[in-house]
Formats: sequence, structure tokens, C-alpha cells
Amino acid sequence: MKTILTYGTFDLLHVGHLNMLERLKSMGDKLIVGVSTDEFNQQKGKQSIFSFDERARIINALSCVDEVIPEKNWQQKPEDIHKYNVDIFGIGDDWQGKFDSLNEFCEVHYLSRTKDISSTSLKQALSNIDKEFIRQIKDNLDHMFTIVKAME
Ligand code: C2G
Repeated sequence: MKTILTYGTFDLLHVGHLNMLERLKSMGDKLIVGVSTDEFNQQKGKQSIFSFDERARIINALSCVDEVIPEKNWQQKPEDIHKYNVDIFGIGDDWQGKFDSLNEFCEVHYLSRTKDISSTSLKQALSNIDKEFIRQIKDNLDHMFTIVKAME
């Protein structure tokens, strides 16, 4: 039984996350995912839309994920690798080289990210829609105001 371990924030779950998790699962038999807590997200400089509980629940619902654990800090990886008898640590190549020290405990794999999608770009798109939507409402109200004024 080969156990795979990875970590991430996984906010606004998208196909890039899913590609990564499915590819990691295909490397073994059991996939454990450390989901970053809200507190650890702050240390990572990330402000997620969904809370830890929501993000952990969504990841746990994926058929390719066997177990979800909280990622509370940078230091827990070796302890988790030992505790869960992990054979492979895998993560996106945006972290290339950053976790090579874990080679002491298990195989370390950096997998290519999915291009052109990120939680950050989704958040940006959502905020643009908000702004655009409000601008359209304002324009319509201005137009109606003009009509009402003309009828006076
Ligand atoms: N990912 C991907 N393709 C994307 C976006 C993300 O393959 N387009 C991968 C990342 O490389 C990572 C995983 O999905 O392996 C989760 O990404 P994030 O939620 O951004 O997690 P991150 O902030 O990288 O957290 O201790 C490790 C950190 O907690 C990793």
C-alpha cells in the first residue's frame, strides 16, 4: 500500500487542483491531503474565500482523496510523513526544490501545474464581475432618473 501526501489551501476548488490531486492519487493507493488552516493561510499571506472547514469538506468529498488533515504550520511535514507512513510527498512545481529536504523521509515529486487557472485569478474575475454589475445597475438607474426628470 503506497501512501501519497500533499498540502495546499485549495480555495475556490478548480480543475487545476483536481488535476493535481488525481495525478497524485494515480501514483499510489492512498492520498492524504493537508489543507491549510485559516491561521496558517495568514502565515502564507493568503486570504481564502472559503473557511478551512468548507475547504476541508470539499476536498474530503473528492473520490481521489482518502484523508484530509489540517496543515497548521511549515514544520509538520516530517512528522506527518512518519505518522502516516508516507511513501511519496508530491506538490506542484511552483514549489520546485522547496521541499527537497523531505527526501530524507520519502520520495519527493514536483508535478507540473495546470496552466491558466488559479484561485487568485478566479477571485479577481469575481471581483471584476461585481464592479461591472454595479456599474450597469448605476447606468440603468441614471437612465431611469433622466426619463423621470424629462416627464416632470
Ligand atoms: N495547482 C495546480 N495547478 C493550478 C493551481 C494549483 O497544479 N493551476 C496545485 C498547486 O501546485 C498545489 C495544489 O494545487 O500543489 C494546491 O494549490 P494551492 O491551494 O495554491 O496551495 P499552496 O498555496 O501552493 O499550498 O505547504 C505547502 C503549501 O500549503 C502549498
